[in-house]
Amino acid sequence: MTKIERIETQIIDLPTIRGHVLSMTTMVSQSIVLVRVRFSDGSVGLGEGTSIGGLSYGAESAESIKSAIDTYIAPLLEGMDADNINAARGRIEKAVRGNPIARCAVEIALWDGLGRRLGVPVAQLFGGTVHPAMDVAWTLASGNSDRDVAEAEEMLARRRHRQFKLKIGKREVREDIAHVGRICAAIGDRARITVDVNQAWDLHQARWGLKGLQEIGVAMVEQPIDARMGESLRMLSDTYEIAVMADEALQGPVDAMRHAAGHRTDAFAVKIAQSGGLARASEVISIAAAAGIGLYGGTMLEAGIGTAAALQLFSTVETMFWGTELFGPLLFKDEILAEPLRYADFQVHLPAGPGLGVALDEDKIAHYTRGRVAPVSIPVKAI
Ligand code: MUC
Ligand code: MG
Repeated sequence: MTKIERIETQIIDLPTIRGHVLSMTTMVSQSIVLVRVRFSDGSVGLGEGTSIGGLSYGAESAESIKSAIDTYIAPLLEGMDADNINAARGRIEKAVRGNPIARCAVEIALWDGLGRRLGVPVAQLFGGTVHPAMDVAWTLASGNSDRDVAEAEEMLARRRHRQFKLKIGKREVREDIAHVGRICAAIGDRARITVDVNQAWDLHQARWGLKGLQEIGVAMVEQPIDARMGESLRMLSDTYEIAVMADEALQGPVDAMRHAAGHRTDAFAVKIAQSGGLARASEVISIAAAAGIGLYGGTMLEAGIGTAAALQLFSTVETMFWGTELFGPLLFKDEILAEPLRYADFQVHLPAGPGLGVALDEDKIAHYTRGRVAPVSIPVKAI
């Protein structure tokens, strides 16, 4: 029997190509937790746990993910059967409440290890790939309308993206609508435009926001209000034709069930990390499909390992109506994979090979591993 021998973690700080302006913070770097699960047969599985903007997006940070794995998850798994991922997941879920990103990071490494030992891609362990390439959105979040338009034009010309998600919610609603309107007018029907408010609006702002966005032809609005306000989200979905998508509100299948049963949203942003792993994310996907809720393959702005893991799962899904946003590696100044993921013809392509199908560039990992310097993330109020 192959056993889980040791679990190692390290934090990697990657600078972004430009400031990424979200309603709650501006990111100038991303911190990822790289996980290596070492098995008794000498094989290694790779995992990644990543959140957004320190603690400004959610309850986990790179530091908390690392500590949850090192202190609580690793000791539970060492010595267990490496090939029995359900047993490992069961043990983690029993002993570790919350912390879905940390749990997912370890689970990714277990799937990678199992796939490598069996010589099959992770997608095959989830029933097989039906879409080896998927549409991939790009987020326009430079904080400046003209720069966003120029970026969108460049992406269209390079045939890299034809769906753009605009990050709004930091400015007054009226200013945000004007900003989105300028981009919609410039791009016309050459691309699909969506927005993500990251919970920034109260109900009154959301009413004006959704009305304005709908009038200028925005296709979908993501998490306009506080993730805990499920009933208000339902009211907004009922009142407007613009699609309303849940993101931060979805922390696994229980939330998905609640949202589906309560007819709260038209669409789910499925994130493997936020769902607590690939297996739980696949349950979220099944709930959405059964309830007629449109799917979007979401990201926590992961680097190559986390992005490849999401790709493996999403490639097995019959219909992702809203496409994916698995562009994380493109937001960073440098690539940490030995062979980058392929982005071409508006799509992201599933890498070939066993496990996740990707390998690390160990020199880059050594270069970007956190030393004594804290990560850079500027709180909105300080700007
Ligand atoms: C989010 O809230 O969806 C996804 C794309 C992006 O730019 O930020 C993330 C987070
Ligand atoms: Mg979102």
